[in-house]
Amino acid sequence: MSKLRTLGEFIVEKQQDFPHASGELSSLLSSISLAAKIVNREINKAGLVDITGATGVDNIQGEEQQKLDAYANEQFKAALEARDQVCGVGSEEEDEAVIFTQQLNQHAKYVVLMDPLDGSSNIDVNVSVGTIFCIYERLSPIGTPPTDADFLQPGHRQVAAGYVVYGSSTILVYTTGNGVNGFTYDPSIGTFCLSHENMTIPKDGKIYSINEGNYIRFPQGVKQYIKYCQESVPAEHRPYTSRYIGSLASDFHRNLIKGGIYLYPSTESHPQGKLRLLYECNPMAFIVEQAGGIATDGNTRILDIVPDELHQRAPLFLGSTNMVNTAHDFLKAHPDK
Ligand code: AHM
Ligand code: MG
Repeated sequence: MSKLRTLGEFIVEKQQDFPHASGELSSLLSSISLAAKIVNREINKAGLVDITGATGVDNIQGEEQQKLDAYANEQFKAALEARDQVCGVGSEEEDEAVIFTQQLNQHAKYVVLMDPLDGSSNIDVNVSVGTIFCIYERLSPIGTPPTDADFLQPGHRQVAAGYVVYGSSTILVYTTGNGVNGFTYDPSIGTFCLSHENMTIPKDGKIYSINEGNYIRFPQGVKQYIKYCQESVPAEHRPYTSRYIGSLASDFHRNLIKGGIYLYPSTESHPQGKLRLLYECNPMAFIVEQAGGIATDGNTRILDIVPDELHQRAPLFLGSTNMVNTAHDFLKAHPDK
């Protein structure tokens, strides 16, 4: 039987991969795992306690905030503030970046961007949801409040990124730029244990994930790519399968393991797509590249986009290299929009 390795042990073991690491990043990652356990516990009670449904408040993007969105946001913020390694947080659930004002936090060197509860429309119906996060070193001087520039860094500057899927089991997957590893939560001992070491995404896959309900509003190249998936893929790759949960973390996790492409292109109603660059696209792009795949907005590498606002959106083409490249071919052949 292989040796059981907990997330905590693994993080400490890998700390030596960072020449300048002083344990702060390790401590930060363990605070994320703590908040994930608390959110996991609450999600498992959905339906039993008054935690499902909407808060009655819309977030800055005009989307209805769910009670668990708000709960997860508070848990992650509290866990991050408590450990003194983070000076501020940008969250899908906060209009502006949250600046931690304690002196120890202002001396911290990291900022975190997160979607505390991704796919929250799935909560009330017992379908998988997730958390997505990424970590940057601040640019502003230590000891001062963080500035916009700390949060608006291009994705290639991420020092770590990860996601949690609260699914049939709960899994935390992260990278610090040295490969991708996954840890499944064992509720009997309250610990994430290494279950998916050195994850790589197959170069090809048979799964395409897209909300086809938006079909008539897609650019011509995307429509043609979908037709290709349905009708024209070479015989050795057939049949393609359409799988779409409506939770990026969950859809991406499946495609990472099995091979596949996730697409959220521009639509008429969302010319920049729906997904948020800083805390949805960038973390997934960092992870997929570390696993051997690619992520673009249909043209530009996601990690090279220089953001100019916290809740900026970007179209997303994410997954197995050959599949994303084929989708690009269709976009180039039909450059309407
Ligand atoms: P959310 O963060 O508000 O839950 O929105 C993001 C989610 C993604 O997880 C998911 O892939 C997508 O929105 C689903 O959108 P749609 O319902 O338009 O397909
Ligand atoms: Mg989301």
